[in-house]
Amino acid sequence: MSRFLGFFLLLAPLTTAARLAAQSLLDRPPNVSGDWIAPTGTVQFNFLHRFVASSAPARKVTNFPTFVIGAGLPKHTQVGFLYSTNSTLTPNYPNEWEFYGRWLPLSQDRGAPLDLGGQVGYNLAVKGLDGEISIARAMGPVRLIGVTRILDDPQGGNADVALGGGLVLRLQRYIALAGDLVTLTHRNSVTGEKPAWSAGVHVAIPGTPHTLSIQATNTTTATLEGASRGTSQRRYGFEFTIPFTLARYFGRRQPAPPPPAAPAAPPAPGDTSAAPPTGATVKASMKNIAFQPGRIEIPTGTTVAWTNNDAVQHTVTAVDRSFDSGNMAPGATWPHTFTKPGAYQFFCVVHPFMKGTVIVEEAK
Ligand SMILES: [Cu+2]
Repeated sequence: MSRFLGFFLLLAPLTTAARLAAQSLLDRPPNVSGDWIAPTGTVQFNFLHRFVASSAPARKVTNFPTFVIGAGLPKHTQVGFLYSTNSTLTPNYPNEWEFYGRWLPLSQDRGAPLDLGGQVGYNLAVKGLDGEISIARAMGPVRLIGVTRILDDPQGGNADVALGGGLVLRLQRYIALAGDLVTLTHRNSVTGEKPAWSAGVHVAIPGTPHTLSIQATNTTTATLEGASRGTSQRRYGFEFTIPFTLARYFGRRQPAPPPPAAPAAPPAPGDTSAAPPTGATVKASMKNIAFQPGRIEIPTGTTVAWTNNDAVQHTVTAVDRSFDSGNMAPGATWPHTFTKPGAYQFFCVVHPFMKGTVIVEEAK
């Protein structure tokens, strides 16, 4: 245990577990994923594929694919569905559908001490409602998630309660280890339900918005029902995440505000709200697939001019979409003037793990 702790302490200064703007496998383990919310205007498609091989000599491979779709909506909500073509949940319904809505009322990205998420869904195979509450917190390179689920019973009995937790450990910018364990409080011994577990190596693919999980688990599908009911068979597989940023094509693109006018008469004494913009310009850049600097502190009225010093396209996009550079070619510069005090979190749509913050202070 102390060696384990020492390992953590060694890694802590080298890594951060900042949440990604798009749904990323670097933020969550395979079977505990309910607090994933895509940014507004982003549709997330994840392909989860698991398989099992029968024993020798047949070694027949059986595949268990799950397709995950989620659309980020305003107010930190998301709607979506999961579709599995080889579900073992109920014998007569191999094509399992789950339609869900999610809400993330609290988020560390928005300054809360932790992430609080909720999901309610309808599972067509079970013909019942399922729900989940999740609490998560990122601390240095570690992100811990705990979940409570209430699940309709596939055999038509009383509702089941599942409790579980998982963690991701970010080893470096592109690689994390992940695992989780979920168990029903009353497992059905007739159907052979076991505690559900999973373990994976999760990778962000550099230069792309995609993440990949190579995983082992004893669950079949990724629905709330499927991710809570372990089987006696170990499966291997992968998950691949593909965010589509529809906002880039349909979202409101805020035009760059006009440059601040020359300061007129000085404000009345004691009146800070009418402080004139300073009009200064601060230079920043994208370099090595990162915003540099990642944190910019400026007085109100300052313009930040980002220059793309990489060989690939980037964007400067506010998490709340209050500004968006659109695609910036290598060498391009995009200025934005910050006229209101506040903390502005931004990211790159192409590389959602690229994140930064602009702190705009009241001009003195
Ligand atoms: Cu980028």
